[in-house]
Amino acid sequence: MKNQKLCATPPIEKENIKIVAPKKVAAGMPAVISSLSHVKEEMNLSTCKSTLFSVNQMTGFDCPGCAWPDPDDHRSGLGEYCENGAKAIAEEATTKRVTHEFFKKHDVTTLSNWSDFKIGKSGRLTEPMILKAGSQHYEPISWEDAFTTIATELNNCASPNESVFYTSGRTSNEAAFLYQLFVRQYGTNNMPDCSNMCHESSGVALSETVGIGKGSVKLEDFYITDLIMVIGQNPGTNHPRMLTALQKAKRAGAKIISINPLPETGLIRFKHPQSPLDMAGAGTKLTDLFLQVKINGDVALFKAILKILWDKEQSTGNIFDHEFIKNHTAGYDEFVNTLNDFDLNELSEICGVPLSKIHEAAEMIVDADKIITCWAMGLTQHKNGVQNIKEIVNLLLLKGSIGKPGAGTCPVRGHSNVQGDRTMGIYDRPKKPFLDKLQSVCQFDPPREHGYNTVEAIKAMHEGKVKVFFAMGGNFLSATPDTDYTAKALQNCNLTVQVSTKLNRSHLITGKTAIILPCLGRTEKDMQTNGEQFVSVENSMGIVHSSRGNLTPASEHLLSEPAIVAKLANATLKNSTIKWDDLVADYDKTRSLIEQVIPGFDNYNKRVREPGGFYLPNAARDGDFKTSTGKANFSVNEIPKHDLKDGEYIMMTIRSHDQFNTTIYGLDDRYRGILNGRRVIMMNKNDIQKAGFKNGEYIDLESNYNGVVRQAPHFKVVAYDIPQDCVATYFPEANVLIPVDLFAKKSYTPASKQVYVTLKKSVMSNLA
Ligand SMILES: Nc1nc2c(c(=O)[nH]1)N[C@H]1C(S)=C(S)[C@@H](COP(=O)(O)OP(=O)(O)OC[C@H]3O[C@@H](n4cnc5c(=O)[nH]c(N)nc54)[C@H](O)[C@@H]3O)O[C@H]1N2
Ligand SMILES: Nc1nc2c(c(=O)[nH]1)N[C@H]1C(S)=C(S)[C@@H](COP(=O)(O)OP(=O)(O)OC[C@H]3O[C@@H](n4cnc5c(=O)[nH]c(N)nc54)[C@H](O)[C@@H]3O)O[C@H]1N2
Ligand SMILES: [Mo]
Repeated sequence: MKNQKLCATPPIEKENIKIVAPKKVAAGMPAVISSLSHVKEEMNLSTCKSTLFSVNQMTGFDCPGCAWPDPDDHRSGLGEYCENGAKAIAEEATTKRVTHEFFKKHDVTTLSNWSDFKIGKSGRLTEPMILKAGSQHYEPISWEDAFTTIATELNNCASPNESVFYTSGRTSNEAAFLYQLFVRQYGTNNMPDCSNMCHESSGVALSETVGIGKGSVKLEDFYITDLIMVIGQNPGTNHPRMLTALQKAKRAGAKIISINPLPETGLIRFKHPQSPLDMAGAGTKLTDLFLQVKINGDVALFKAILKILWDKEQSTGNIFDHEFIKNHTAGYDEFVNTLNDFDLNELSEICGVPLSKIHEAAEMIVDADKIITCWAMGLTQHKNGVQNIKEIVNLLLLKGSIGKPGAGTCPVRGHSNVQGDRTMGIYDRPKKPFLDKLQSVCQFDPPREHGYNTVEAIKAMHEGKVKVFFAMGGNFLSATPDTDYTAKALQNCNLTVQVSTKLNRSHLITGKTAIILPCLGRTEKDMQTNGEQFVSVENSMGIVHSSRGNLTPASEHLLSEPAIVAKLANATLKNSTIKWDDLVADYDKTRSLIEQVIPGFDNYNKRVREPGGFYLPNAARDGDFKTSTGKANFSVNEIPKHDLKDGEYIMMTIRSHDQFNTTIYGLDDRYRGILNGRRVIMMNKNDIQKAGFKNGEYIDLESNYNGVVRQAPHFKVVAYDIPQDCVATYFPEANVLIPVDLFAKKSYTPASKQVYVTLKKSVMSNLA
């Protein structure tokens, strides 16, 4: 195709979007059928059987889907898998291949004009490729030459800080540890990672309030709790196996409150796809009380709940856990005093939830001794993401609902090993005790100054301060905010390198030279000098366990991530204190090194071989709060104000049912009833009318921050059950509208659920 331009954002295509009623029940038979059809398209029958039967089994591989833990006791026969896990596996175990012939046929500009769906469906990357400066076609390069090219560019940097090393959350503990060790031996802490865009707000908030940046609950706590609050999370799509746990909790007597601008299907009712009884019946009603909060109305809502509790407490004296508050917390008086200042009607107005429902929620909380709060991106990806989470902690502290069985915090993680990667030291702001240990065990001086997080890395690249960008997995261009700005940032680099399993847009919008290093995925056998290896990962609840692939690798030219790091280290570092080849010949050796550096990994090689793995220490779980005050801290959090101008809306960018982040499995958001396309904007029907639009018509989106106008044209209006003034679009189509400077205070998490947009009739309606 002539005259095409390199396309950084998902291109606009002619679509035939269909809207049907949202589903009332999640999972069940349609989920099974849907997952198997994805699987069938990608794999042959025998691979299909051998993969799906070993996912999340004690001796199998860890599902690359999400980080929800596996049950310790009963694991179902057909693999402990779910619909979206099956799609994730099919995506990786696909029989389609991207070879050098593919790149010979398609130039990068043409590929960049393909949809993300089409790019992803091209298949697995099979051999190292280089895009030479000025060229339009990737061509093969040997592994050795690839490492020499990268090493030369790294060693040409005036300072190691002129390079950036990104990590996405599928990387195993072993690969992540070796990677950060290499990066620090090379000399920088410039290690942005996907968690910067994800649960960083949770990490910051929980560290400050309860002394550990991870959740405190175990899976079994769900089965003995009184009340579960699911806030800003869509588990039916993003953590389907969590629904099984919620169902079990309900059957054991727990109540569930859901807080979300959307009535997400999975939260309302659930049929277990592997239970014949369930499949025949109507399934289990999960949510007892649904609070349809406005986008970013959570602090106002929680303040209202807490004020009601505080008023009751003052008259009865028996609502709060005074024993706990006295012995284990700091800042109580200051905190409760601020509750006097609020007016319930005003709070109800701000959060959009009727006062009667807020009272109902408060009653349920009064009745509960043990509360678990679960949350995900609906809370973290806001300017006040950190404060959102601190406010939830306030509730738990008042009720003494942390540090005892059946109660605590549950930030539900995204990528399957994002939590493990941080434990292994993938962090732009490493702590002193970690660096000291790394120094003494590995015998070198690690850099001490902070590195760039994701937002800082984009800006530094944009300013021309970075020469080399290296990504261990992920799709940096499409996952980050401000797509056009980030594209320029990447293009400013001399070299961009992607270690990847599948082709994505970050391979197409590149530095002057670009290299693709294709790697093994979770599902594949990993052979090294000393034989077949396994890796380990940490799930959302702090359990470290093994993961062993069983498929023949997609190509004989693939290397494992640990092997790639070792070879890169050998090519780059002079006089390294580390024997890289030995560590990779046998991953037990890497694990022995991890054991010496990172607390909680004693006897790593033995314990990781035990069925189900082992728990890492978690002081908050034990009621020991390792904060600056030595106690769990109450905090006073402001209520965010949104003074929307006329015609302005607050937009959240969310996932559809058919995607894993930037990987698009299909074009259906089945539960929400939006089929066959992704360029949609969900709007309240009154807002549609007020704006003079029609349901189904195409409109253009615009954001305007500090005079910079960003545009995303041609989205189909879908009338949806969403509060007024709020709209929803899918990520990554709308990322182009999110300014790089719009991020959470302290955590730097892009505020991708809180973008002010204006809307107007589309100038491209001829495409419709
Ligand atoms: N199949 C599948 N599984 C996945 C992923 C995937 O893309 N596909 N991604 C993985 C990753 S990396 C992550 S981080 C998780 C993400 O899991 P989620 O956080 O569930 O993902 P999102 O689609 O971003 O959904 C955010 C939810 O928050 C709600 N929300 C938005 N704004 C607000 C708000 O202001 N207040 C409240 N209370 N709610 C709000 C939205 O309506 C939506 O239901 O899932 C992981 N698992
Ligand atoms: N607007 C908006 N933006 C968001 C979000 C949002 O809700 N809204 N969510 C944010 C969140 S929570 C996250 S976590 C980030 C995700 O950001 P990333 O983690 O960077 O993105 P992914 O789409 O998960 O990465 C997919 C790519 O990873 C590669 N890959 C898959 N498996 C492997 C593997 O085993 N090894 C290696 N080396 N590569 C592999 C494949 O090439 C695939 O194309 O996006 C963030 N961006
Ligand atoms: Mo995430």
